[in-house]
Amino acid sequence: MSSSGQADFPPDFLWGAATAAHQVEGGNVNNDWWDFEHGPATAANESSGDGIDHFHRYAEDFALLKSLGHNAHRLSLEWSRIEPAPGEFSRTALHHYRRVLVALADAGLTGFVTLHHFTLPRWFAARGGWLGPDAVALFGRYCRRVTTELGDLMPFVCTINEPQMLALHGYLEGYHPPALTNPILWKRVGPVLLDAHRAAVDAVHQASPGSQAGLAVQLPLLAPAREDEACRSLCRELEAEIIDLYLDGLTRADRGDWLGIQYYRKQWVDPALPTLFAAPPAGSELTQMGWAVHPEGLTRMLHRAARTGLPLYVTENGIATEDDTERISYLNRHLAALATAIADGVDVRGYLHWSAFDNFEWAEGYRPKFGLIAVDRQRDFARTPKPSAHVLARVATTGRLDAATSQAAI
Ligand code: GCO
Repeated sequence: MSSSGQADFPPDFLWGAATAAHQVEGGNVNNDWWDFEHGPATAANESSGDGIDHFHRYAEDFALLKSLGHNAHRLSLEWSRIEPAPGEFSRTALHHYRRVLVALADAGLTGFVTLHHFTLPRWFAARGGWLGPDAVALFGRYCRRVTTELGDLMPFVCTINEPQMLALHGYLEGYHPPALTNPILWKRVGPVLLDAHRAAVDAVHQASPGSQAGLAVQLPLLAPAREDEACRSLCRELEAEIIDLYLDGLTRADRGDWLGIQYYRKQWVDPALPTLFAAPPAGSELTQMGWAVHPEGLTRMLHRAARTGLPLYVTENGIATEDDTERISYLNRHLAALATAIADGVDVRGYLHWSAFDNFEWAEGYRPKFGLIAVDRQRDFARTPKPSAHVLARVATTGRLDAATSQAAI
């Protein structure tokens, strides 16, 4: 650790932040989320609208992130722009993303490019989404086309973002599209998403052998709300459905070359509640989302994920808060938890903070502030790095946890 004079992170460690197309680009009017945001009985608080206009400002955004000590960056491609109708691929969208990925490489940022981050083209959703006929084959065709055209600019391809949350929020909780609350369909969609991951890995390996493909999973630390058998048994069931299905499913062929771990919080489960998840116990440290902060969970979930044998990257970790001192504290404690896992011998090769910018937090809209960088959406979309961005910059450029608290300006 730092006190011995040794670095806490290896010199070739990847450092950066993550975004997703629909949360930052603006104007994504041809996907299922846009419909959901504008539907009559929607759970969404507001429209994604102009996003933070990253669609036009990507080059200056990448330069800013580079100036903040990042050497990697995660973003996603918007499938509905690339394939606006079945089998109809947009040349201008592919050209746009080529310019984006060239700008990323020119800025010196190693790209993690997500192919599917929650949004589906409207036509794909209308055919039944992930449970529609040929869903996996249609996704595979999109992945093959994109990696054929852009794979030379994608060192890391992230096939699907958080399949478990897509399944949970979309099919059991009704909080994301397709807004279902159906336990049977919830259990049906997970294996389809794993198949879709395998189809994407296959496409990447064939079309772009120089790219490394991986899945990004969110791994919450789950615990029973009470020490009774009903709570413990639900906890085991949810662990099986949210965690084991995916991690154990990655032991077969076409599992990919790496695994993205996304960690935010501890959650307590209670079968007596319709939502199955209980409010955190009194006295818990809570974020703007009402999520319970629990840094040790990151060490534990990295150990759990290490059992897949895949190299790991933290592809998301962060906090929604208006108070940046809370973000600094969250960041320091989670980086320490990450350093502990590395010191224990877990093969973690990078850390991408969620998020680079304050952005559109899905059904919650723009209220939660997850960004290292603030954005003035009322006026000119000006970007202003917060003090936490400089804290991450100091750790990233030195590889040392104790640099987080140093006063040196970056
Ligand atoms: C998700 C996504 C991100 C979120 C982040 C905070 O988990 O929902 O990967 O798009 O914005 O996790 O909720």
